[in-house]
Amino acid sequence: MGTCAASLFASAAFSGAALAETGQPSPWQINLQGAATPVMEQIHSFNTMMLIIITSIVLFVLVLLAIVVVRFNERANPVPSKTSHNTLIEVAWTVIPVMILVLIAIPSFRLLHLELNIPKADMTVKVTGHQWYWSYEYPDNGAFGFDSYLVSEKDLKPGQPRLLAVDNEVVVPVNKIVRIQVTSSDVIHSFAVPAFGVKIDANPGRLNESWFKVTREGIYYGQCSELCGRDHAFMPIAVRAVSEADFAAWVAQAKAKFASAADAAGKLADAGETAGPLAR
Ligand SMILES: [Cu+2]
Repeated sequence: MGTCAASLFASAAFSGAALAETGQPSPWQINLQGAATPVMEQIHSFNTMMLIIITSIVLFVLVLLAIVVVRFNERANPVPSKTSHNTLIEVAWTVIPVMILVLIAIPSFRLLHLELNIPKADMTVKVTGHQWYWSYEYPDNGAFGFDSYLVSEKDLKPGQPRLLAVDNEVVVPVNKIVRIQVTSSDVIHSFAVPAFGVKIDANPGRLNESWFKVTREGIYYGQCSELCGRDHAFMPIAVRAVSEADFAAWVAQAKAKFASAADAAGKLADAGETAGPLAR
């Protein structure tokens, strides 16, 4: 039974790691999704470091408890010591945890700085959350925009994951720094793509910023991560990272396809208003 569970655990971890590469969750996945951006790689390292630290602490406390149980139970130690203070130990159990926290804080703040300090962006995508779908605008690529809806179960094409596939994917070039500006037209949503290490709230009336640089071509799925109402579970995010040439080709056809949306954005811009659903 134990071996069976262990092998199940191992194979689950294995398949989880393998499938996680594709930017979507996998059955029995126990670890974070595979990293597709430098930020997510850092999150992985930080997570591993934390896992080592907390496991060591748990084992250390477990050993101490075992020693107490064996050596100081009533039978082994019938006459207990009346010691109530030990300065050395008291200083140690204060100073050592502080040192551990500092050890954790340094890489933690470094990671936060990497996530929150947006480098000079190659392009911007504006993301707007709605009840219950996302819309995307490309202000640097001809100011077109489009809505992105869940593909319902009966319309799924082979290879499209249930509850994650969308009709219009966000397309971005690989190895380019993409800044995302995130807002909402109604309630608070949250734009989250696990493989990118990105999770940022979409607040009405406020523009939040984040960034990612996808290092491998592929499709990466995410979900709204702030409970936003009835269909919160049905507003997935799908980001397709392609080569620069493929991105240029996609922009050309997307501009034509979403021409009406671009017109609307243009009119709003002429009127001196911000493009996007917030201005409606
Ligand atoms: Cu939501």
